[in-house]
Amino acid sequence: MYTQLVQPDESSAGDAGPEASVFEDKIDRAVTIEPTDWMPEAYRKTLLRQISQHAHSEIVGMLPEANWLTRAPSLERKLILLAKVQDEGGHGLYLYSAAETLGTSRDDMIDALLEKRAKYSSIFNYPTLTWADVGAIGWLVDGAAIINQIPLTQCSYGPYARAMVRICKEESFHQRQGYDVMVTLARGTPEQHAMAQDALDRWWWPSVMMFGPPDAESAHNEQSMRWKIKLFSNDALRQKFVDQTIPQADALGLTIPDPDLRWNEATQHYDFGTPDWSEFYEVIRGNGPCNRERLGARRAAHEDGAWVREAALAYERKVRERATA
Ligand code: BYC
Repeated sequence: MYTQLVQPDESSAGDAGPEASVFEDKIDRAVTIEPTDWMPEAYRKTLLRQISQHAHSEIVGMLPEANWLTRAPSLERKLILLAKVQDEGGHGLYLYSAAETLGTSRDDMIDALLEKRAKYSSIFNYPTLTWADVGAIGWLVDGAAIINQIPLTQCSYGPYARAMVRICKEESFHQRQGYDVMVTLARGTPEQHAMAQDALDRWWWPSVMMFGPPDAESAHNEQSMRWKIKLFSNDALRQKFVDQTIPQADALGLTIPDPDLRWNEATQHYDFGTPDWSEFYEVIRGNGPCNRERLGARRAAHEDGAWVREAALAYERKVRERATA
């Protein structure tokens, strides 16, 4: 319904030849699959879907924080935020390149985003209302991203796994800068503390939902885990995020907005409440608070950049003509 299902006739079940056995053997032995290797069409499509959506998330994800670049509270904070937002742009570019190795073009991927055929992370459809939101994004959203992305450095597709190594190192700096903003606010004046709490109240549940639907409703979990594209399920990573983040909130003196949150001695994990999944599905259907604004900004940027693409093509033509003259 809200997902791009791989058709049964595209699944690897139909690929029974010797190449399929070599592929399956590599997956079993955790040997990476490289662009020139044979792969089932459904594996290629699944990767293309996930990597291109990941790339779009990095690019659209620049927008909420960029909203505060001109209003950062000091020159130092502005420089740090500028570097962080530029890193996200770089992540998008590595990921588009990784996806291009699967036989598509960046133009096609960007068209898919602008025509709403491809998704990007739900989290970037929420507004950044105060400076504390910049701290909350770094702390919670980049924190969630690291938990999701570290396993991707070990995923079965070589170009994706390698791109994720540098991305994770940069995400770690992003998480620390966000936490540092939160520390400053939480230990500041009562008004600043209240701003930090308000940002946590608004970003907590969208961050918990960022890991995707519950396993029972996840269309791709099972197959993607079998192919080692995903090494952990959505719920397993979500639990890890909750377990890791609660002590950080405690250290900040902030309260997680979940009355059902409690430590479970038997499982050695936190129990937590159920996110509002109807909100998640509305957001991924395009009806979140900022979906229209975000896609509008990307469309405007694409149109404004048309002259750069035309100039690059004209230059390439000129170089080719000179070479053949
Ligand atoms: N938002 O079967 P499922 C960053 C879709 S950016 C929207 O579980 P899958 C940063 C899903 O696509 C980093 N849609 O799917 C940047 C599928 O629909 P389709 C972002 C979502 O793929 C700037 C349907 O729901 N990280 O760090 O097995 C500033 C069923 O879901 C979402 C990544 O992209 C969602 N949250 O698992 C700051 C990580 N969740 O495609 C920070 C890479 C699910 O069939 N991606 N859907 O139409 C992944 O790890 C996986 O794709 C997911 C979902 C865990 C997200």
